[in-house]
Amino acid sequence: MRKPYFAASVLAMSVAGIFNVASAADEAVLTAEQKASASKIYFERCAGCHGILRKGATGKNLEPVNTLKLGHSRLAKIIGYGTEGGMVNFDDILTKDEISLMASYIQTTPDTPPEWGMKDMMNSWKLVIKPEDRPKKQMNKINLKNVFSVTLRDAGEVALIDGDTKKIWGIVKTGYAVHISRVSKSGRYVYVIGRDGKLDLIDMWYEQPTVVATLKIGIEARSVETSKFKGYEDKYAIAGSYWPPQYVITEGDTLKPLKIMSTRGMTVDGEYHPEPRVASIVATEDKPEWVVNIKETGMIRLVDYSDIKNLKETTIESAKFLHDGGWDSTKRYFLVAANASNKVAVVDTKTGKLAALVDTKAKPHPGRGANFVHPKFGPVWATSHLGADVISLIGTDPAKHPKEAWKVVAELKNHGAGSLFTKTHPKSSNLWTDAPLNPDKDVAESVSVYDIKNLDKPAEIINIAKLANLPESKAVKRAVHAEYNATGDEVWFSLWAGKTEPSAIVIMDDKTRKLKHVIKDPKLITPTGKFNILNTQHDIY
Ligand code: DHE
Repeated sequence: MRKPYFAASVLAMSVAGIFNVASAADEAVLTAEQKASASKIYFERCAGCHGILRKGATGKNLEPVNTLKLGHSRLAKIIGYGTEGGMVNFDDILTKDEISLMASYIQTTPDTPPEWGMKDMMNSWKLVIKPEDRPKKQMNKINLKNVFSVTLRDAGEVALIDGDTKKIWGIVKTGYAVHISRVSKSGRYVYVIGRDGKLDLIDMWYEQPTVVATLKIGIEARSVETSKFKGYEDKYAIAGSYWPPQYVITEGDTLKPLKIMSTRGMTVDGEYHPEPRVASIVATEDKPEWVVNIKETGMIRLVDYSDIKNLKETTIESAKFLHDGGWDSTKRYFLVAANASNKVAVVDTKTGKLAALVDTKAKPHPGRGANFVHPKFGPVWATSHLGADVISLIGTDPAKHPKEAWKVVAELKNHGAGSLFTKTHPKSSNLWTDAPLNPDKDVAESVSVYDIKNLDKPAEIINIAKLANLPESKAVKRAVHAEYNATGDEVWFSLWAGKTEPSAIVIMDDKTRKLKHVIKDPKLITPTGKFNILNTQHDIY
């Protein structure tokens, strides 16, 4: 299978080899069919970390100038087995032939996908049910505050699970591999964004969760947020795309696109970047503003939505490559991982300025992070790391704990590197941290739990996959993304297995740290992110 990809001139290859330069002549030649299947795999599995144009971000630059130097067999090994630096192993996801194909594909010049402007958006916009034709009151008896919107990654669906009964309330067809769910300030609507840029608006007042509007905001996307300032509740939504690099502001209850803003421009180093992707977006509660984090430029934009026609943006320099983050407990400061710089950037939304850049271990990856009061250092915010088995605690109280503010005041040992999310709840005294991207099966299937009142005590390590008692299989059942229920006494984990393997959601009693319930259902295909309505609505973490 490898040979046909390397039909390029042997002479050209050996000349390039002697002088160690890569040229277009060295590039693998793929048939149209091979190229189509490789670009599909690249989009689904690789673009998020390496970029559509392959310029690199969380992952390395994969332009031919670099990949040709490594060569096919080294690249195939890296794709198959992963690296210490945080590259995941794909040998349990892709076949040997697919790995070989990808090793060839990334040695070819990347194509530039089309732009996606207002005309395309308007053509894609479907107002399925107009606001005036929707229910005037809640038509079901579900405790909406305790519903979980759960991504069924490889099914292109979201399951809305009733957190009280632990039963699936409804499954909604969405875009491909929904990345996150966010909730309108009123708690009625759920916004879900697919990796393919499809944004769906789900109304929870119907008997069954119902999609009332959809919009394709771009070719590839990860983030969505709503307007949360008083007087703007449910009025606007904002969705950020990876490609084209831009964000769109829409009407909150119809998704009608109102304004598109490009994020192309200069990086913090003063160089032009053609693909600065929109990473996390969060809504400030005490002003009409969103914090929009632009990955490749390292610029944080504060977008004032009080006058969309005359839009004001404040651009804050921070560090590359911005990714995910969360509020401190006062919701004045937003802490965002600049993961390839091994830093967390802190934005003061009151002054509209950068408060600090905090050095961390390799590749911080907090999700929303975790806020709690450290017995010695006062209020802290925690992040775990992709590239280190460490949970860093950063002081967040410059008024009463100025010496500790914006410094790593303590480091806790996680049960492994490859962590994505750490979580607690204001009512809990536990800090739960996963490590789903660790190459060791046992580590990836387990979580660490610290007692935040007694951090000198080592963490308890719990193998979540074993508790679920799923049928034995080769596939790793990655324990990922802790999420609390509305009352803060249960913590939910996804067991993310292969597309054709049984997955599950494991619910732990937070106080006893013992198993409370396992949700198993053939419809739960590759569950990953879970978003409790109350916690997401009010940014409780
Ligand atoms: Fe995520 C949040 C991007 C891979 C599950 N992820 C985010 C955010 C971004 C992002 C920008 C912040 C959104 C916000 O707050 O507005 N994620 C990316 C990638 O680019 C990356 C690395 C590669 C990709 O191809 O997408 C990536 N993410 C993953 C996964 O593989 C995960 C584990 C499973 C999945 O469903 O894809 C995953 N990402 C999540 C989750 C959140 C998230 C669950 C939200 C965390 C929260 O608690 O808010």
